[in-house]
Amino acid sequence: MSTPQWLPAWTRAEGAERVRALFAQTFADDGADGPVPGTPDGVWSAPGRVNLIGEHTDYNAGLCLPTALPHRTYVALRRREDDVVRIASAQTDEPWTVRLADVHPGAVHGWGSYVAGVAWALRDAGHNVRGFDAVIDSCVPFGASLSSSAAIECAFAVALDDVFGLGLGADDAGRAHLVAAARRAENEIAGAPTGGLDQSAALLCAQGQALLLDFRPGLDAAGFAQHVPFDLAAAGLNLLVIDTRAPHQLVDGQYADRRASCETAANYLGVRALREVAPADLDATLERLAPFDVEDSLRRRVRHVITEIARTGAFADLVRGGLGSGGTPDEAAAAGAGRLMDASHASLRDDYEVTVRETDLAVEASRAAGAIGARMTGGGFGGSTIALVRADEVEQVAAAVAAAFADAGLTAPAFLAAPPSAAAGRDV
Ligand code: GAF
Repeated sequence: MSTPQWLPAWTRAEGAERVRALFAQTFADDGADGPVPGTPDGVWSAPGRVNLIGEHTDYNAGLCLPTALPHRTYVALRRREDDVVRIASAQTDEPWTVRLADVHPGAVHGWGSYVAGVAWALRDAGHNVRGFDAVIDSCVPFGASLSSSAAIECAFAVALDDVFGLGLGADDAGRAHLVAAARRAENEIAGAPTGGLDQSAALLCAQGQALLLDFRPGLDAAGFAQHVPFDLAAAGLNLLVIDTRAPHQLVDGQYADRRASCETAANYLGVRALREVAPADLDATLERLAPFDVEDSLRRRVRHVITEIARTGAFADLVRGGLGSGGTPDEAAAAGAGRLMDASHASLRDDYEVTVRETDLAVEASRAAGAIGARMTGGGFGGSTIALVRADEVEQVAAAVAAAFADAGLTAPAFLAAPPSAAAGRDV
């Protein structure tokens, strides 16, 4: 059997120490624009996320059910009085600099656009945000559909909120404004037409809880994001995350293509979003689309969205009803959750067509080795899968998946433990 490679999360103290050291090194000679050269105003961090279920539903006004990972992106930042942004990253040799006055849609490119975009969006919303010097370091794997981009955006959102005294970070209602800014950064400045799941998870999740997100327009903060206690470990279960290392990107055309199909179908059906189609009306709805859909792809996209929203509601009911709420493992609830995960993956593979060989293999190998359920998580086209596993079978499932990848001649996957962790916030 191949030995699984585990990707541990840094402790928050460790993450903070890393960015403080990098900040000192990057801005050591900068006595002119800081009271103490090489000293940041503070350290902030934001988590990656896994989505338990509810995929490609956010931009259809549907439901999603994420938890935050213990893996986080750390930012050490010092405010400036001018509008210059200077940033460096432990993950790249390319420092990045811009004047905030020059940031607008289409004008900036590269990794710094996720950072400058947040400052731009906050300023555009009327907040008095100025320039800053900052460094980042991260143990969220990049390009693994675990929201590394949102972790960057949201770590900066809470940092800028703090140093410029915006007062938005204290509760979910305030944080909704930070979610909006991070999302605009990604959509309008970085150019990825994503739906808001990732930024909401990074800013609103809580330790030991899953977050039920309802993307219907017009809901207040409490209606949009409900915290549901979720402690799999107490129920003798575990969530195993498998980064298949099949690279994934949201700025290429595939994600936008799926999103456009949903909008086209909603237009034909005369609804604002596919969420408005009741699951009981699914068959009749697909019939209505037939004349516009020679190749059947539009109907399959719609079927995925409608059934996935229903599966997410059912999964949330299982969590509310006791799955992962502690005490005796509830076999029936776990089996029900596993079936919903399996059905979600099949729908994403056959109807939405966003899985790849690596994610299908990770799911199949997880199940064959004893996982109760498994599915891809995130946008797809590569990236990661999750498996619901009995706690004493985690190593066996990981080893089996590693062996399946080795047998298939694929790059070795990486494994992450994923206890539901805390949202973005200040570390130091
Ligand atoms: C990506 C996007 F960023 C999210 O908005 C969401 O659509 C997800 O893919 C699919 O559920 O993570």
